[in-house]
Amino acid sequence: MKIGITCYPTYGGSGVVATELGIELAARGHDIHFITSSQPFRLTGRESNIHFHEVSVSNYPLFEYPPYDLALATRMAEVAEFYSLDLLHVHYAIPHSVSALLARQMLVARGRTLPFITTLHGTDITLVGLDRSYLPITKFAIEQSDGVTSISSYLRDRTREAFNVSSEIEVIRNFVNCDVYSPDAAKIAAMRPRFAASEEKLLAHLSNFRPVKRVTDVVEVFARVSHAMPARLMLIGDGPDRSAAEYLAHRLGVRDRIHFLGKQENVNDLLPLADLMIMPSEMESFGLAALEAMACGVPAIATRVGGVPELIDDQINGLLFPIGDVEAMATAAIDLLHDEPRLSTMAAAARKTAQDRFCASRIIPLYEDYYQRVIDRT
Ligand code: GMT
Repeated sequence: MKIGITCYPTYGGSGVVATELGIELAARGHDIHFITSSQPFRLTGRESNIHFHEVSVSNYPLFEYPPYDLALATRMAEVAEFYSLDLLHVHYAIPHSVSALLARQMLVARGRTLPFITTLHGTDITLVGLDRSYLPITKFAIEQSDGVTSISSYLRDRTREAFNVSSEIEVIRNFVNCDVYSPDAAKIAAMRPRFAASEEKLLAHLSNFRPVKRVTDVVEVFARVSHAMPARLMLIGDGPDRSAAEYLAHRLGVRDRIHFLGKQENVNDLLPLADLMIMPSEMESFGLAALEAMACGVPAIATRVGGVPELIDDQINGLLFPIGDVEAMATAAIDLLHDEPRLSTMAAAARKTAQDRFCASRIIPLYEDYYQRVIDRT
């Protein structure tokens, strides 16, 4: 198939999923065209069967806000026509599904078809989509999509309830490449000493440091752990709450035990180094960062929110807590880190969950099948 993919190409879960999906589809022989504002950060530009079409937005003094959505729709229609795309797959409803809808109309006017699929990722529904200024048009574009998928059952139900949409929503959960994200003992032995001494435990957190991620809770939990045992923390990512996390780390006296690593491209090299992942989010429609850690054999201490319980079975492959209960999370982390056999059983269960239920080789065929169904019925 010839597939156009649009996503936010910067650091964020939906962009990661869209890019990894394109890479996996290209490896299976499909022709993939990314239509985005910049090259998605996980692409090298050298992958075969992958093409990148930049959306550039001209600005004029008259424009208070440059119309990106229109430039995107134009580029989508052009690429679809020039490269005979079979379908467009947009990730994150706002504004991508609206642009895809316009692109489809432009092609229809020229006697061609261009079905489009919208994949809902979370904040496009739970936060941004519920803002009155976006809600009606987002609902309209979801209803007009030729296919809609969501990354968890939770998000499907939430979309139906909050948007009152009648469209069928296919749940296709997020995935991870279990060969790329894996615990490689030799690599761990070589890299871990850069982050923790042999007697120290290593904790990790990966996010875009937005308030919804509650990064300061990570620091609170870590401070308690590091008072109970020698430990270090890797904070991977960057965003609005980074300075609040740095300030709190300083105030709690653990600043020098935390590696603020900023945005990193190869998180698959870093995650396997950790003993435990901490994901204390206010909301996660799925929790891709936890899945990536689990595939690396690193169980997560997380919050029981959104779609997280579809990924983490409490006490089996990770631990779940109420939002903000940093005391309970810290106590559980300390107990688990002291109990080597339990920690390694949980680490193995985490890796097995990723392999058995969320591996790219299992999930990508679901997308291929869905694409074909959408093409056949349009
Ligand atoms: O919350 C984020 O980090 C950004 C957001 C996005 O769309 O980039 O993430 C959402 O999509 C991810 C990939 O499908 C999910 O793993 C996250 O759980 C989801 N975030 C929220 O629901 C808050």
